[in-house]
Amino acid sequence: MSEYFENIPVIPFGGADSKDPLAFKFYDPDRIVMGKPMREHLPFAMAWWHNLGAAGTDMFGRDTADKSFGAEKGTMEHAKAKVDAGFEFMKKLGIRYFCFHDVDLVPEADDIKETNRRLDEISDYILEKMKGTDIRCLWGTANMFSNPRFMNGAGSTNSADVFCFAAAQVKKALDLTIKLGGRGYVFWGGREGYETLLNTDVKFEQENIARLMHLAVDYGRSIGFTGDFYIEPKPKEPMKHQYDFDAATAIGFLRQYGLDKDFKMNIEANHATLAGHTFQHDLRISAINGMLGSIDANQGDMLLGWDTDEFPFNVYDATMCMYEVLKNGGLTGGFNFDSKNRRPSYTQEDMFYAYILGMDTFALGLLKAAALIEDGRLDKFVEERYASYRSGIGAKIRSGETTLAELAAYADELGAPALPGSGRQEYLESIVNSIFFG
Ligand code: XUL
Ligand code: CO
Repeated sequence: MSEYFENIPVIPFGGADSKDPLAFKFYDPDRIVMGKPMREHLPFAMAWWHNLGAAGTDMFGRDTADKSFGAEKGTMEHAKAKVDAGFEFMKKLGIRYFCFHDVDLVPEADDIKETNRRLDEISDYILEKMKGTDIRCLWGTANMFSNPRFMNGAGSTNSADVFCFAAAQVKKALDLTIKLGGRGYVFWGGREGYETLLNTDVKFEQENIARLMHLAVDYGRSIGFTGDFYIEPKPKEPMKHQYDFDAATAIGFLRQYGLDKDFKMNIEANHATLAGHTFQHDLRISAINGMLGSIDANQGDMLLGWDTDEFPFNVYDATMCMYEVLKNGGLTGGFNFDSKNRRPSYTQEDMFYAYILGMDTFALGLLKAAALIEDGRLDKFVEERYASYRSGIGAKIRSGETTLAELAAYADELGAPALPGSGRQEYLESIVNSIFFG
């Protein structure tokens, strides 16, 4: 098999002083951090759709990058060339996982039976490619948002026939995920939402989404899938309002419909910020509910109000992400680069520079998060901040051994409380800076 990325070597670890653009500066897979090698802390994944598909098209202009990989687009030959190119790409970067939508793998046919036949063919081809490598699927999913039939959603559609097509795609995507050794299965409800409440029965739609998820869990478990199902929250885009708005909303939904034992969150940085949160916020909300499962690693642009899917560059955000991940004891999933090159970064080298940037950013984030935890001042401060609940009336509140009347009597006795301890935000931020740059 010929190489697709002839001018790109296997990417070595060069170290922070390296000026080689095709070397990692911080991602050193064997380096031990808090007792385990970086590669285990950071199970990185390639997103099939962006890396092997997206070619720079935007609403105002066509492709800038050539992602034909020497074959005619829309053919099975092209689908196979993508597999070959993708495996070469992952091997050269030392990436051990990939994520896919069904229709990223093959061109979708008019008839679902033919699409499924193509999926069988390509998944046999991928399995063959996987032999002798440690590359596996991180998660699979069904694209239930591009085909016009899903204009009103998949689980939330007003058409029972379309609901059946959604079910068929989920079934096939689960089969493929299991076949390719996937650790998880994602639901991203791109069109599970509404444009206007004037035509929408929200309760009906949410019940149907839950129904589709239950059917997926039942089927998945019946064929031996032991991994996690994930919801990937996003507040909007393409729909005006999406039901899986953010982690808190999605977790409430899962609990309401009895899905919380089988599902966790797949948190995407740019989705969290679109919801008006920080990336860290949605990670924390997921973690404290025992539902931080996987991450779509990317970042948005502070000045743009949409999902720009940029490669992660912001080391502060990556650090606070890794801080949450370390405290969570890791992930059941991994770090999927749901990120794409900017339109003018259209060369093969740019594809590698982008992943080197993303992997280095998270490696740096891991090192700095470990340093913050080992330093201990942040943790100690937070612990002390709530010290008033460790004894006396505070301890009684925490243990539930009090009444509203007792607390009111206590307040009467005090007359006026002292001000709560200072939040010391600026002091804490200066600790973060000194750990970053000291
Ligand atoms: C879209 C998005 C999706 C999901 C998988 O914003 O993030 O690519 O990750 O469907
Ligand atoms: Co995503």
